[in-house]
Amino acid sequence: MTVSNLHPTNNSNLYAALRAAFPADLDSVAVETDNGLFYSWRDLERASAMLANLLGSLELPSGARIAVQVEKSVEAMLLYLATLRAGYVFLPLNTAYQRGEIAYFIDNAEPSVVVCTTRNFGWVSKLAFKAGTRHVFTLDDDRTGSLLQRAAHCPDQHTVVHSQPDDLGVIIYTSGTTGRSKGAMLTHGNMLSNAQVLKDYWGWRSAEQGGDVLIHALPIFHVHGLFVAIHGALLNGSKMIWLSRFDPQVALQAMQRATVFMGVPTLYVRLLAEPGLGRESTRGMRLFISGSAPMLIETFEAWRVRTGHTILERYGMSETVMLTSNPYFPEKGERRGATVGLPLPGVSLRISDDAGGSVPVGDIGGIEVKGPNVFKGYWRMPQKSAEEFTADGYFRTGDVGKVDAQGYVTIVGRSKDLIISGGYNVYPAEIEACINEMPGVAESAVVGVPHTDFGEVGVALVVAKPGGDLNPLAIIAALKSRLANFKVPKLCFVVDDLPRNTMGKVQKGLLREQYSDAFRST
Ligand code: MLC
Ligand code: AMP
Repeated sequence: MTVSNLHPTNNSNLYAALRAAFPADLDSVAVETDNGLFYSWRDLERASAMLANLLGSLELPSGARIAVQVEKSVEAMLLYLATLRAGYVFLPLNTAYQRGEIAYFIDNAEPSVVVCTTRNFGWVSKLAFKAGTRHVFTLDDDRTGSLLQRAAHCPDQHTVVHSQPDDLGVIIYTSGTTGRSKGAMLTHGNMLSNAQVLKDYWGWRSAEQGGDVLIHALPIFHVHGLFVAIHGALLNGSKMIWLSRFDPQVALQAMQRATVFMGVPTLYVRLLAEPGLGRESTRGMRLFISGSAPMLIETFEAWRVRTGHTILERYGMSETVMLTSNPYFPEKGERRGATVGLPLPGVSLRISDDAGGSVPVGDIGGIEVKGPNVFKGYWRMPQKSAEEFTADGYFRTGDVGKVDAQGYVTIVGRSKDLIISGGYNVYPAEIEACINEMPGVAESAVVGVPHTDFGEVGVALVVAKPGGDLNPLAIIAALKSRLANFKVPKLCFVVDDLPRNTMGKVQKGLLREQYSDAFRST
């Protein structure tokens, strides 16, 4: 097969670099799925070429956004690769997002192409066409849908588009403490530089060293599953065992044939509940990585006792991809639980006080970062983007932490009002705004409280208007119809009032304390 992209050195397109790392034997297995499908490297190259040719045939404007809300499938990953190689901008959307949320993303991003499930085609296409989108395709997780039907007629050879490091490759929407979601713009250079650093830092093994096999168990519409996992495996020419959804028993079985696992802490908590988890079942594994949410030290220790493996915790964000990691190689240092390790090579990380001054070693402050991995800004929000950067170009993460004398970073909290539930970010302001619009509601507060499975979940405290009669279950049901399920508080209480400080601000710390036992028995 003639491929024109084997020499990516002068092309900064991320796909060109990934393609160059494919093994020489293109007929070997690249992806094996939990429903018995096998994709070779040649399949990845050809199918992504066909999809790229389809996108190319649509005569899209330069920088066109391809918005995608589909279930996890290898074809969804191929569409991502196709979008990169065709030089367009991939815009992944969580499958949990509801109509109102999708309407906002489509209006804001103005995608040229929208890809959705057949089940949602009716309402998604209506929204998209109204917003000016010209092409709406369907893609289902059983390899059906109009996208693949159309691509089947396209050539399976495609020249990777030439990209500059600064060219936009992906937009990931993240919510915020005020207002609506913001689209974080990530460039080919952001993603490739980070993937290259992680390849070395985590000691991905070459074929000569025995190679690696990754268990891909995460959703592919966020940084962890889309970038860290997929780029990691592809850039090393490593096979993936592809789980369409996380099932601890299936993941445990896969460990017999894999070497690397990546998960949010909830995945580790659920695996620990499996009686079959032990030294024998994880004997062939080389590396367990955790991130996206804080891992309790109890989970870290329990994992070490049960399996003999020390989890490697790392820290990242949609805006920055990966920032810090515990060391993989012992000579670089130990893996310390409850820390997120050391800044990755190329990342400058500092702790600042409220006035922007630096703090002494070990003191707590805001985490600020700089590096080739840090995003380009928020989509069509130049003012907001500028506000998030310091005068000397550091991005304010909104996380609060400290750095010890050896350089290990510990995250102790967040200056942003954010709940991280099972690895998903939930912004209380968005939920409160939704509750406050409901009839009979005077005001509300949503706080995160500890939860054994999800780490943290939301609890809503709602005050009724005088004479109002509120039903907590009805409030939760109404939220479920409007917001992604993971954002919906797991409990709701109607209360007489909310505690306020002398400035009139709701004392969320106090509420968190008051309701900290709400899930003690879960
Ligand atoms: C599902 N639910 C959640 C939830 N996931 N609620 C709160 N938080 C979550 N994360 C809801 C369901 O809709 C359901 O609601 C109920 O909780 C029980 O669901 P479940 O069946 O137990 O959930 P499941 O489908 O098994 O999903 C759980 C999960 C999933 C942990 C596998 O949430 C997940 O894949 N999380 C990973 C997220 C991730 O990839 N984050 C990376 C972001 S990138 P109901 O009402 O129907 O009962 C990032 C940067 C970085 O942060 O550093 O990596
Ligand atoms: P997201 O916006 O979904 O990319 O989430 C990024 C946020 O997840 C960060 O700002 C942190 O608050 C949090 N996060 C990521 N990794 C970790 C970790 N290992 N420990 C604690 N928090 C983390």
